[in-house]
Amino acid sequence: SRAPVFAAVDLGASSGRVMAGRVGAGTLELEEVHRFPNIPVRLGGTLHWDVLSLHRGVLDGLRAAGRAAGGRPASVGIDSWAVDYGLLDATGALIGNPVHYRDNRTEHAARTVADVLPPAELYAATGLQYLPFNTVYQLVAARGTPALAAARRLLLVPDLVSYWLTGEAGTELTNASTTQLIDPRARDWSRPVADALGIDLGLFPPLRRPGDPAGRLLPDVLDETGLTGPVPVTAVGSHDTASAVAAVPARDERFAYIATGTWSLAGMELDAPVLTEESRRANFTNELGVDGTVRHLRNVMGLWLLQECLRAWESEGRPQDLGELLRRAAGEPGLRSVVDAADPEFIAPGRMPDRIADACRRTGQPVPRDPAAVTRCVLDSLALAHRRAVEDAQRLSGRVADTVHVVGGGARNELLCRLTADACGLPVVAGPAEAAAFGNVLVQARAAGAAGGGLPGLRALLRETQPLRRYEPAGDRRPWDRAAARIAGDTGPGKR
Ligand code: ADP
Ligand code: LRH
Repeated sequence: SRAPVFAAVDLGASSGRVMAGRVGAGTLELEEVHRFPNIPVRLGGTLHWDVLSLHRGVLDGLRAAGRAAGGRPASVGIDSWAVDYGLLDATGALIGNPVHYRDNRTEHAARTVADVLPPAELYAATGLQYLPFNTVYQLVAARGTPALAAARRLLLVPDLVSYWLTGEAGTELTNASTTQLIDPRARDWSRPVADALGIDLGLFPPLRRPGDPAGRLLPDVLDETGLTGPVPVTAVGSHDTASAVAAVPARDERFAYIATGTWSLAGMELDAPVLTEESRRANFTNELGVDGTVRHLRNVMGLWLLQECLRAWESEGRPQDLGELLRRAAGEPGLRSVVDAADPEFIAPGRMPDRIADACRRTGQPVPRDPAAVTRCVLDSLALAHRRAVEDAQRLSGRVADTVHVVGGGARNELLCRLTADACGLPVVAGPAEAAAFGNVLVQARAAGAAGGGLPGLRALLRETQPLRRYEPAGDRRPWDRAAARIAGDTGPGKR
């Protein structure tokens, strides 16, 4: 068909991909043209992102997108995980490798920040859930370092990739909202917060919004990718979760979503932030979305727990096949042991099966031993945390959900979707698995005039064109209540 092709660069914590999305009236097709692993590197005691290898993957992906488009893509959009950044010196060169949000350098930053801005005040100003890696804590931890002193610019990861492709610097708003330096009501920088913490907002280039033009591929990028210019870059919801939630194929407003990949981001879409003390205590965040929306959600550990177990088993010389492992986990007895999948205790990498065993022991539950039992424990725990977030989201916002949409890589996990439906007592609609790439493509297509309408229109196109799977809730919810009670009193190492 002659519908234009938009290239979506989607960098996840576990892999990067470039997708070619064909969009026209009644048409929406997404083709994965390149996927590459995203493997962090520990160097000098610090965990880094391997950004040059990611950039290589982006260039290779754009070349492949050109082939898929039969020439050049109509535009390119970039999204990635949130909060992390690169620093540029006065010549525009990158200073060091961006630090990974799972690095422990921010351990003491929370106290430093709280001394100046009490948590309740910071929440009232920014609406952001406390997570040790929010950009503010990273910047406070980096205070006084030569790198920060030499920095003339700070670019969030997708903005850094965009800068490398175009030579133009901007700060995309949805991802900026994860820095904890944005006022979610004004949808602009919070000068009082930045001033109180001594953070120079001048480091951030001007804000841009999803749909704004963001430059053109540089001549040397065209060279590297075999593309013939001009190829425009368009700002999208550059926070992957903003793009993923834009692509939730909801029919109406009565839905909760769980964007589940490395993380499970579980909550509701609102038109205004919830900045109450109750919301803060529940550790709910207010991130900015596409088209003036707010994502009121909780970060739950997500499939990270399973990824880290797989990595541990592999290094012990007993690698597991994911499909086979999930089949065996489905046959395990349910809800024997659960852990608190929202506990920051699980953020850091390493020793995951042992840490899960410790949490089970601490709460007087049987310790899962073999990989299938550990996997069942992880998925039961995720379903339980999903239910809690979906319930809390409704209570805190006063809104009702009659459907739970599961998008992201976890939508491919049938057991997780089924358990989530059972735990929530609500139907789960699963898909698309590549929601972030769909949201990325759709915002570009709309900016180019190839797709029309607000979010409801884009979502209708998804419903009409993408296969979705529905899971009806089954069984009794009381075992889930009892499992929740077993961990309710957990005061383990991750609890404050
Ligand atoms: P991220 O964007 O954070 O890197 P993804 O959304 O790509 O994460 O999701 C990755 C996760 O999706 C994997 O860790 C895995 O658990 C799950 N997943 C991917 N493919 C499948 C599959 N075929 N079956 C079950 N789970 C899958
Ligand atoms: C998911 C995600 C999430 C953030 C985390 C750092 O990829 O963007 O929304 O909280 O990464």
